[in-house]
Amino acid sequence: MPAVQVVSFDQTGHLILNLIRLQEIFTRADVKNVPVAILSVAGDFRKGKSFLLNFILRYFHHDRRDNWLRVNIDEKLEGFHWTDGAEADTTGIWLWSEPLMMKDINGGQVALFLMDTQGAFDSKQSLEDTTRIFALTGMISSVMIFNLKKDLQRNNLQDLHYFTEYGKIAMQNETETHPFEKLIFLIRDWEHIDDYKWGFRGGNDYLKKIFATSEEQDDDSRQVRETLRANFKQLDCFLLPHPGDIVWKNVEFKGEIRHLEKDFLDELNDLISIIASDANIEAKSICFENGISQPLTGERMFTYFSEYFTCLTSKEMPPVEELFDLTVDMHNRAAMDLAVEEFEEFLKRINENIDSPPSVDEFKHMMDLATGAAIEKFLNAKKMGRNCDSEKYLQMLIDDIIPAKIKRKLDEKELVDFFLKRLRTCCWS
Ligand SMILES: Nc1nc2c(ncn2[C@@H]2O[C@H](COP(=O)(O)OP(=O)(O)OP(=O)(O)O)[C@@H](O)[C@H]2O)c(=O)[nH]1
Ligand SMILES: [Mg+2]
Repeated sequence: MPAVQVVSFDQTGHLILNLIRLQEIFTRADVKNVPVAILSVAGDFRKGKSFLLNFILRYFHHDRRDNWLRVNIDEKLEGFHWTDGAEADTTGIWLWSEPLMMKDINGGQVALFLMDTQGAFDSKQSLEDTTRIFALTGMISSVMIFNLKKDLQRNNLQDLHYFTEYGKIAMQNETETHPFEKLIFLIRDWEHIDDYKWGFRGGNDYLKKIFATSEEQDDDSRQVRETLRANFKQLDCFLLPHPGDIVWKNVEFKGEIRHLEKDFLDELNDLISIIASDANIEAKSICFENGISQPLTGERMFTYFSEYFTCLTSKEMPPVEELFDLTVDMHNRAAMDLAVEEFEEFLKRINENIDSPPSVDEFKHMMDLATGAAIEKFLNAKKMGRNCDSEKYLQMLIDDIIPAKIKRKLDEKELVDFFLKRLRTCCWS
C-alpha cells in the first residue's frame, strides 16, 4: 500500500517511529542519492487535509496536465485515507511511499514525497504529541501547508509559533538563518471575497494585514509575528472557496470531481499547479557549520528524520508545558555566557596590543569597551522568548555579572602588580 504510516502510537500510547519502512522509502535505489523534498499538510483535525493531498496525488497521476480536473470526473478520490464525520481520522504521520519525480531549476532530479499528518487539537491526543508531530513536520518539510477553516486567528499564529519554537530547540545545533522553509496558510471555505479574493493574491494581501505590526498590539502579538516571519524562509497564504454542500450533506460522496463546485475546482487547480510546479519545489537543504548549504538526499533525509524524531521524543526535551519558561531561561543564560566570554576575549585582545600599563582612566575606558562588546554579543545571540524576558537577563549581566568580573580583575594579583607598577611609574616620573 503506497500510503505508509511512519509515525504511530504503541499500545501504551507513546509515539513510535517505523524505522524500517522509513528506511525503505528513503533509501530505495531511485531516491537514495537524489535530493528529496517533502510537501506536508498540517493543522486542525477534520478540515480536509487528507482530501487535499489526494488531489495533489491525482495531479501527478495525470502527469500534471492542464485537463486533470476535467477528466475521470466520476472517479473516487483515493490515496491517503480520508472520510466524513466528526471523529478524527488520520493518526501519526503518513508518507506516500512513491516519490513524485520533479526537476529543479538546473534540470536536476528532485524526489517529492507527500506527507499527511494527524490533526491537531483532537481531544484524544495530548498537547505533547500534537506538538511533536507538528514540530517534526515543519522540520523536515520543504513546503508545509497549514490548513485552516474560515480565517486565520491570533491563536492559530500562537499555536504555530509554539510548535515551531519547540522544533527549534531540537534543531539548536543547526545554523540556518531560517530553520523552516516554506509555509502556506491555506484557508478553506473563504467567504469574504469582497475584502480579499480567492487565491494567492487575496491570500497574500490578507496575510499582509494579519502580519502588519502596530503600536496597539501587545508585545506578545508582535513577538509572535516577528518570530514566525524570521523562522520561515517564505510565508504565503491561499484563500480557497467552499467545495459545495455535497461534502457534508451526502454520505455517498466519495470525492468525485463531478460533484464539486466550479469555483472550488478552479482555485484548487491554481493552488496545486502552482505549489507543485518544478519552480516551486526545492529539496530540503541543511546549512552546515561551515555555512555551506546542501540538499538532503533520500539517504540523508532518512537520517535527519529519524534523528529529529529521537530528539523530539527524548527525555532531554523539556515537557511541553514547562517548555517556554525553561527554554527562555536556558537561551538567555547561554547568551549571558557568550557575553562573558566576549568580555574576556575583548580584554585579552586589548592587552595584547598595549605595551605599557594603562592609566586608571584608560583602564576604565577598556572596561567600558569590553562591557559594550559583551552587551552586543548578548543582544545578537539567538534566544527564544520575548524581548521583555531578555531585558531581565541583560540587566543581570550589566548590574551583577560584569561588575563582579571587573572586581575580580582588579583583585587579580597580576593586575594589582600591574597597577602597583603603574602607580610607581606615576609617582616616580
Ligand atoms: N467544508 C469543507 N469540507 C471539506 C473541504 N475539503 C474536504 N472537506 C471535507 O472534510 C471532511 C474531512 O476530510 P479529511 O480529508 O478526512 O480531513 P482531515 O483534515 O484529514 O481530518 P483528520 O485526519 O481527522 O485530521 C470530508 O468530509 C471532506 O469531504 C473543504 O475545503 N471545506
Ligand atoms: Mg486526515
